[in-house]
Amino acid sequence: MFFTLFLSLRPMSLAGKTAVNDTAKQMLLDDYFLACLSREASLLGRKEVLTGKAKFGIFGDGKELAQIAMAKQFQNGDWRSGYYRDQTFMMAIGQLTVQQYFAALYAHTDTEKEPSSGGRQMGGHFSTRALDSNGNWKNVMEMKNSSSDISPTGGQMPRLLGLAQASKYYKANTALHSRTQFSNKGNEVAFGTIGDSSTSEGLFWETMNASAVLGVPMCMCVWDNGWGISVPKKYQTAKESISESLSGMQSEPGEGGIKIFKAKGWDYAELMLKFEQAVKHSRTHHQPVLIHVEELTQPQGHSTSGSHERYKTKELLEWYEEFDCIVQFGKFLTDKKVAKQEELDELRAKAKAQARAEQRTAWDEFRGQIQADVNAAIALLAAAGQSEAAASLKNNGEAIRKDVFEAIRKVLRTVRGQHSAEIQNIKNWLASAQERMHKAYSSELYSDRNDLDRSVSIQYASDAEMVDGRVVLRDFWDAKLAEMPEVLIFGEDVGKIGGVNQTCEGLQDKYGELRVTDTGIREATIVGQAIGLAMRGLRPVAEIQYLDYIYYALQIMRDDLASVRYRSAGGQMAPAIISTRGHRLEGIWHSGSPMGAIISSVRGMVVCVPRNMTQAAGMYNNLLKGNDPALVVECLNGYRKKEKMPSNLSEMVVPIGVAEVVKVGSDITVVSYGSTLHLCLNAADELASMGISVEVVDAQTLLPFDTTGVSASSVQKTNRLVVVDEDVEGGASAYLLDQIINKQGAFNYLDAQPITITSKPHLPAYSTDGDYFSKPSVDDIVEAIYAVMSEGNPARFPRI
Ligand SMILES: Cc1ncc(C[n+]2csc(CCOP(=O)(O)OP(=O)(O)O)c2C)c(N)n1
Repeated sequence: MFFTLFLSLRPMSLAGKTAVNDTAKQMLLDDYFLACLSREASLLGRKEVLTGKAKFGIFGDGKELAQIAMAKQFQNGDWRSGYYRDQTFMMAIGQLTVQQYFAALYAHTDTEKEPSSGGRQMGGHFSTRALDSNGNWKNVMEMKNSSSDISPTGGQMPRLLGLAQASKYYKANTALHSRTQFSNKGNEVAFGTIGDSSTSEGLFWETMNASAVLGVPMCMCVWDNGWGISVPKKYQTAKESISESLSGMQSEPGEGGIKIFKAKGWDYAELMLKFEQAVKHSRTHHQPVLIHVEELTQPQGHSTSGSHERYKTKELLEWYEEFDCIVQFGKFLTDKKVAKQEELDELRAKAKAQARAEQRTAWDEFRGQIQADVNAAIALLAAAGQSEAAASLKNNGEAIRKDVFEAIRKVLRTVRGQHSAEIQNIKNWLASAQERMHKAYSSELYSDRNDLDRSVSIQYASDAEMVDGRVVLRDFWDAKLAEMPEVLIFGEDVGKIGGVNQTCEGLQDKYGELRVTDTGIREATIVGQAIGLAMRGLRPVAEIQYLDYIYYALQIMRDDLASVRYRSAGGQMAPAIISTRGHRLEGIWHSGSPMGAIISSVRGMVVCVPRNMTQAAGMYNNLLKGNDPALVVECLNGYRKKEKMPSNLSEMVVPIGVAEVVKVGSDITVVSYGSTLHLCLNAADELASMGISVEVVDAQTLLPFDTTGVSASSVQKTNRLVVVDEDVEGGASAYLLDQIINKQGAFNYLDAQPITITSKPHLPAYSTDGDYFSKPSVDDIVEAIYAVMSEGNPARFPRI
């Protein structure tokens, strides 16, 4: 439509005879106004930070026209995965008002006022709300959608791949065509935005390559202003041009690859044309496109931290003024006789006034809700005779909640031991305010945990067959793929051969290449695919071949997947399952052990460490019914161990966050998980022959850990605790110890010092001997447990 509009507009206006038609004129002036409004918001935003009303500012000035052009092609159901310069785009799609923009700058905690993140993210990190207030999916096809931004440069890329790939699944799988709340048969495009310097990140290249391999409707927009803070393009990009650098991936007619477009960031007509051509192509042919927008300016510099005059030349700054996209757009409009300069000046003045008015409202509302707490605290303190604290709060014209809490908590410390109705009132107020602050700053790390309590016991027929563990999983996935068209499994070697451990054997033949799929060797974007797919209502199961290689994806698991719900304050979710295998592998990069680093990084995800494949299947079943992202670590040495085939594979549900006593004992409690658990059971057998009765607890899940306190109850009985884990000391064992001793209160029941049995501090050496001398062995476990018993009763248990 816009392309056509321009074809008609150009000759008419160039001839200088005919007036531009009214619809076109109105659209052009609306665009001009929006560009001005967004610019005024940027200018004002910087002032707000520099005058101390907000902490940090990073703005979209200079990028206005390109984003308006992008928004013109963005349809309901489409998705954006972008970065902090995109305010104009968000305004243009109707998902951000100037007031909300300032509410985010001030960090307003009310999601009604600041829908992107409820003040959790710094300004410029945009997001739409795909979930309603009960945490249920909205109809995202009635909305223009933006996935929640993250700060690490290039971190938006892996997710973008999945957002685009979802369209491919929705198109190809007719069983999904009825899911009209998520897709119109795959007609949606995923739009990415990135700064030119951030294209230096590996994630960018990994995503571009994968998008071309997969053939997905992805429109990648590079906002190129030639700098990454103070570092110019010559240090960033080969050939100093991302479109030139990517030219090897450029598609020739009839081929796959990426279709590449270029446009100048100040040339409205060219931007409109190129965006229309590019997006139309991507939507129709499900092919990725790159739109390289060059010659963009950055009038106010990178951010409020420092000024760009330090590193940019006078000539460049003069060029910024001349080629400012709003200046050039104004010239275009006057040249083409769309508007007179006075009309444009009037629009600019109107934009300035509107930006100022919305900023003031945002500030008043932000201050208003804080001031209500300040006033309440002043009244309570005064009533309790704490006039000094009350006056100090009153005199602080811009007290924030931290000041309120500090004043109140200090007073409560001072009046400790005193009792009065007024002091009680302060305590009551503090308790309810703490609850509100918990909701504002600490809620939505996980979905409603109640849905993790579900449980359906595992059942066996009387003549149940003993099969390899991997067969249990294979048959489980077979059942799930049949039952749930939204389930997809992918990863390296998962498709054709059914996984390196054959847990998907034959399933590609049965369910097709799209649902059981091989991927390239690219862990970060495998996880990214899962994030984007899950955000669009699918249930991806992404396999990372071995636990140690999860490090390639750990950044994106931590920064993106684990934080989706939290950073959007419950506005989005990505219930993706990341499946891997680990524990007791042999070799430096095949150790399968570093659970501590993982569980410290992925709070917001569920982490399951099933001891066998039946437990794993029951956990997968649970996760597929829930709404949290999860990591499941299968035991590598369990695929060929025999397990009894359950009769209710598809229905059985292993509860999450519930530890299990797998061997009853009375002298000492051993808590472990995964493969090491089996060593503990072996050790327990030997210790029984030495007169020591060991109770063995399987943690089953590390996040959440033992929510019903099975471990502490066991210690209450045995009064002794050993934690066995094959991570380094201070890793997962330290986490388990903290949970059992401090959180569950097992400290009160101990008669002996609790110990941990862990691996050596280096990466575990290769080979069986390397393993024996690097990780805890049955011998180590037997002797360490025996030593605890010997310490308490050397007569009965003489030193070895
Ligand atoms: C992984 C990571 N490294 C460094 C930074 C700090 N940083 C923030 S923005 C930026 C420059 C980005 O430049 P570019 O991609 O060209 O975008 P622009 O800001 O110019 O639009 C840097 C280095 C970061 N946020 N994340």
